[in-house]
Amino acid sequence: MRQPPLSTVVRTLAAALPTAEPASPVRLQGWVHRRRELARVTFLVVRDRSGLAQVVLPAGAEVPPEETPVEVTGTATANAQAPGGIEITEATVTALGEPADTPAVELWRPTLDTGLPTQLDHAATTWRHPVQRAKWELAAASLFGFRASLDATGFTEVHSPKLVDSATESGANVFEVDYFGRPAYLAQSPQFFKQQLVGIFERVYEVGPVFRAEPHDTVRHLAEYVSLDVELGFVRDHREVIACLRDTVAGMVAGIHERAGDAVERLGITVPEVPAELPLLHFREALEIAGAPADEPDLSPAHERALGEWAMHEHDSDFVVVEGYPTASRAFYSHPDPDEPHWSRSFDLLFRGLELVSGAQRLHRYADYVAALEQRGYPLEAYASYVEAFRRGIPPHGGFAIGLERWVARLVEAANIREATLFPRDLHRLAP
Ligand code: AMO
Repeated sequence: MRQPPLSTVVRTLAAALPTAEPASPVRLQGWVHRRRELARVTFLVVRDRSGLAQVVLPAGAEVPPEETPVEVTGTATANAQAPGGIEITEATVTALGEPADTPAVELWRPTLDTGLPTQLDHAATTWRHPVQRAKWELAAASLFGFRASLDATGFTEVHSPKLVDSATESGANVFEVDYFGRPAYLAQSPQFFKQQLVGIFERVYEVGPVFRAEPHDTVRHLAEYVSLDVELGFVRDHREVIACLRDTVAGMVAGIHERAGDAVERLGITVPEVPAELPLLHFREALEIAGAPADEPDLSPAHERALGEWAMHEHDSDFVVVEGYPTASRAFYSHPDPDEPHWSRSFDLLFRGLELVSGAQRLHRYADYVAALEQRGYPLEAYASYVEAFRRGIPPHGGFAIGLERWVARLVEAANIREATLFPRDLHRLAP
């Protein structure tokens, strides 16, 4: 049978090459991952979005330098030594762009053995490393799982403004921008909008960037990160919100199993199991376990690590929820415990000893907002449009926000959140 002309052969992805019919014509597109010139033969490894493929060329063949985009046409040929048992022979290699400059790091090495600053300075190429890009594959699969679990339970995806007229979390770490000659701010969270949207849709979620002018250079803070926000109406209390959080995180894990099994393998990580019931501590007990003084207003990173160890030791769990933080140390919209208003119906979820999620039942009565703002000395006018919404029937509600980069950083047990961020923004970095 006559073979079709190579130019009309549909593109084969590297991962599909092992299923190509031996002796059939194939066409591959990707990057030159590695060239290896031996005495009698030249090997070319091509990398595309799906993986790596081996191409065999005669000794001395001209091959564009590493990282040049190329098209390879040739014949699928069985070879037990090739990855997946099939390689491409009788190949023609055509560069699809200028020969690439030598990258700052050798991407063909099994691990990316370079310091973090170099990695970040050259993010556009270092993320090409198969192990590095696996981290974002985890993020993407988690986003898929996040959306799938919420879509299945009656949530509506929303998008709220990122240019806003007031600080949502605290006035301290807000970026001010010039908005047609008057001050505006980059949204620190979709908090005020997701609560108002409960009044329309009952259950909403948003995936989007949020901005924090973090003045500290830490391994867990970025100036811009991706916030996975959820808010649901008609809840009895924050425990119902925690149950939703549990199912959402389980959905993210399911998303990883469904879509990123290969990335998990490349990274050699252990994907956590989400217990049917998350271990739960009151803030008071959490302080005791962490060996902190009983009047401590919040948990420090060291306390969180201690609680992570406790959860693993006592419950064999990567997760632990702490509820009932002091009302005074949480945002003004948090609902106090009706019986002991000193404590709030708020919570954090710690994952492997790091705060991953904050959430709470919220105030839902207009008068409670007026009182809470007054008590904290915040001017009502600055929150006018938000607080007004509570005069028009917002049901009891609550929600939470998951930090995407923190999630991935703990999944891969990275020492620094920047290792799990495509193009991190921090005190010192605004490019690339
Ligand atoms: P909070 O400010 O605690 O709560 O943020 C929620 C989660 O977002 C992540 N996070 C960060 N990640 C990277 N860099 C930062 N600078 C940073 N700050 C926070 C953390 C954190 O747990 N409106 C509330 C949420 C709610 O109650 O629904 C809020 O934004 O993983």
